[in-house]
Amino acid sequence: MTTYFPEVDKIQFEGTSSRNPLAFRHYNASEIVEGRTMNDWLRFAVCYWHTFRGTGSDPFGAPTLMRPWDDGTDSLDNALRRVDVAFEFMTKLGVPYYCFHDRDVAPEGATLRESNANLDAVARKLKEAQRSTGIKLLWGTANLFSHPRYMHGAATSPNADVFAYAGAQVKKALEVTYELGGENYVFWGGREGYMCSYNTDMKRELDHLARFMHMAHEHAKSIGFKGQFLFEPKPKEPTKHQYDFDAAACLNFLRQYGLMDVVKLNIETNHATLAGHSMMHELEYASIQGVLGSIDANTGDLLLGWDTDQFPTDIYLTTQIMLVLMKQGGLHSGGTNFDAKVRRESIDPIDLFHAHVGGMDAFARGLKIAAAIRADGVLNDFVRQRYSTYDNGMGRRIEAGSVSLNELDTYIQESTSLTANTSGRQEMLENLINRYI
Ligand code: XUL
Ligand code: CO
Repeated sequence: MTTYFPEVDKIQFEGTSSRNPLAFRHYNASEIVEGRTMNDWLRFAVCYWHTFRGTGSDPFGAPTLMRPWDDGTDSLDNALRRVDVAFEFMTKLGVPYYCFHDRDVAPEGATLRESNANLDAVARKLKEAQRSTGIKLLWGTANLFSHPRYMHGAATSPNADVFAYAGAQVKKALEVTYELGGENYVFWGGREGYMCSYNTDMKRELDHLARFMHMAHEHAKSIGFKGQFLFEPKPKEPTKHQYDFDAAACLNFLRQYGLMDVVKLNIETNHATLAGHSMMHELEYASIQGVLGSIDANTGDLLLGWDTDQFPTDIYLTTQIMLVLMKQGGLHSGGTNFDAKVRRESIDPIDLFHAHVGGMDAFARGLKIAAAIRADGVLNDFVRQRYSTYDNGMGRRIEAGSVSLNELDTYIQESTSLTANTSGRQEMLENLINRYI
């Protein structure tokens, strides 16, 4: 059998004393943390687009990542060979899941019929590879942004035939995701936004986007697909104003259009930071409203203002992520998808292993650190104590909704002593986190 990564064996857990750069020092899939295996907490996925279709091109330069298995064409043969590459890579890495867009795995044809036939041919091979390796599909999605027809958007295009094309494409992507046992289905807007207010009817565009999602949900129900729908916020890139700006904007949209029961959020780190938020903020905001479904794991660059999609290696970041995920009891049907790419200067296939091994280890460390913080309880106790004036007396009545402004007025006017403010102790808490890192 051909092997595409002959220099790599199955990546093993070797513990913290290991000096082998292609071994896990922290990620030990079967190790139990707070009653669950690391594999269960983390549910890692490899993304097809960056890992197997990334070329290293940027707005100033041509592709740099010349893969030995790739013949440089967008042929079906090449796509079928890539399935072998992908499943060898994922098996050696030891991840349970992968994710794809329809057009990552199979070439777009001259007509929708031809594109669908290509997708069916690759899906048959994906299904066989899933069966023989045990690797599963975390989520599928449709690429509604690369083809020139989607220049003005897909579901929010001013052209109804483009909306119709996108709908037909999503119908097929949903059916293939269902056929492959996908556990979720993602909507990332791509170009669902606008560049110029003068030519845009925002109300109609938002109405159309909502209609689109309802149609997708109706179709999913009709074919028996029970996977979770996920909406992925991103504030800009490629369009200037995107309707799915951040978790708050997405939630407002879902509530406004009656989609809260069927759609959760897929939160991505570099999208959070592009929106001017931290990842922890976005996760917490989604989680407290019961809609944190899955995460796209990556990171941006402090000095660059665009979506660099780097692999996450920052232990503070992964610790913060795991604190939120553990608080809500894990990701359920969601997972940790590495929506990340190697730099265009990292030109060897083996760099794909270094990148994923590092990301998985950073998350495993974050998980262990978050578990230690939770077990100690100091942080939790501090936060609980900080709000303790709401646990009894007037605070309790405020939370219960049983006082009016008149009563607050009387209470303040008649009180002889009010509770004094206490320190937020930010520096002490930052030092405390350093104790566990
Ligand atoms: C783009 C992005 C997408 C989605 C899936 O920034 O994150 O790859 O995750 O369409
Ligand atoms: Co993403």
